[in-house]
Amino acid sequence: MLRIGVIGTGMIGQDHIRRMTSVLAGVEVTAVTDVDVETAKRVADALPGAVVHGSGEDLIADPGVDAVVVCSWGPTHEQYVLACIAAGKQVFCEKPLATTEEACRRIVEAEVGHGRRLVQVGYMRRYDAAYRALKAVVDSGRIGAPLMMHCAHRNPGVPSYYEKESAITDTAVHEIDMVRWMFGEEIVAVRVLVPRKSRNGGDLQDPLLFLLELAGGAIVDVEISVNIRYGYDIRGEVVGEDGTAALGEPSPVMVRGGGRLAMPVPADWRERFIRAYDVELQEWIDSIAAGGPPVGPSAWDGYAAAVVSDAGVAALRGGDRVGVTLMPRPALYEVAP
Ligand code: NAD
Ligand code: ISE
Repeated sequence: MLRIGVIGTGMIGQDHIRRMTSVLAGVEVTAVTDVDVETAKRVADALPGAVVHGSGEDLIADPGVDAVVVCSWGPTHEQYVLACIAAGKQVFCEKPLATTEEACRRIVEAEVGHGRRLVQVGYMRRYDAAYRALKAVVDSGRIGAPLMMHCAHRNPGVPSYYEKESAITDTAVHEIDMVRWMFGEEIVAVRVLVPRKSRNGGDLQDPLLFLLELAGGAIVDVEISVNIRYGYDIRGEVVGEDGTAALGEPSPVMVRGGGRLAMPVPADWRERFIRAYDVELQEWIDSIAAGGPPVGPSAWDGYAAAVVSDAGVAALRGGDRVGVTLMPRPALYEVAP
């Protein structure tokens, strides 16, 4: 049984604890911590035998914790991931790996210094059945070479702490990782187009159109709408030389009645990607329980996403086309994105 400590017991922390305690196999949650101590205690009350630690560092040092899941806010990820590497413990870090290129570079350098992979980043779209089926079609060559991809990332609403830049750093960062994986190429430049503002968006610039240029010349557009009210809607269509392939609708049911054909739209990311998170964490648990390195998105992937995300923020703040330059990829991360 792999003993897990969870740092951050907010929305996704609680959701991952639920799946590790009642869905997944070979794992138990033995420790939690949160700066909101009351929440951590309440969560621990439902976990027989779990310890509540006063800090993330204490949890990482706990000999009853074999591996760590980091679900705290993005700006706190770097300190905990670095502490896990220093302790030689495997760490699954929710996205983003860290909030700046420099912080991600420090993590990559620490892991390379350690000499083997200890870090996996929570880019769960790579585990989603619809995205995997789409990638299989693209890789098969059935639609010819992929030339473009149209994406939409729509949230019904966002928390009050969400800022203007979060549309790139917190939301579109999923498409940044997904596109690198889907095309097997790095992103070399980005632009941001700013349409008329939604009346639902308050001070945010909502929606945005984010354009990504890939090394091989393909172009991806991403609509980011984070106050669209009607539901959580994730779309993607790859345009190839000879055809197109799109994500199917996520709903397993369509209802005909009252002169309408209707299907439910997921309420949020928990519902839309529920199975992807299950597969993601089970594969992580299985790979490290077997003593191997994690096989999912690496610290390098987290670093590459952060560099593109920083470029996106620069483009949003007034840049036109902003180029993306990555440092040379260390041999530890030899596989393609
Ligand atoms: P949240 O605000 O609901 O929960 C975050 C928790 O972290 C809070 O309880 C907060 O008190 C705690 N926290 C903050 N600083 C801390 C620190 N220094 N030490 C310990 N605990 C600390 O936020 P959330 O929606 O659960 O997001 C958490 C992380 O998960 C973010 O990085 C977010 O981007 C990521 N996330 C990923 C997905 C996904 O689809 N993969 C979905 C949602 C959130
Ligand atoms: C959130 O943090 C996530 O990661 C969700 O998947 C994303 O859709 C949402 O926009 C983010 O705020």
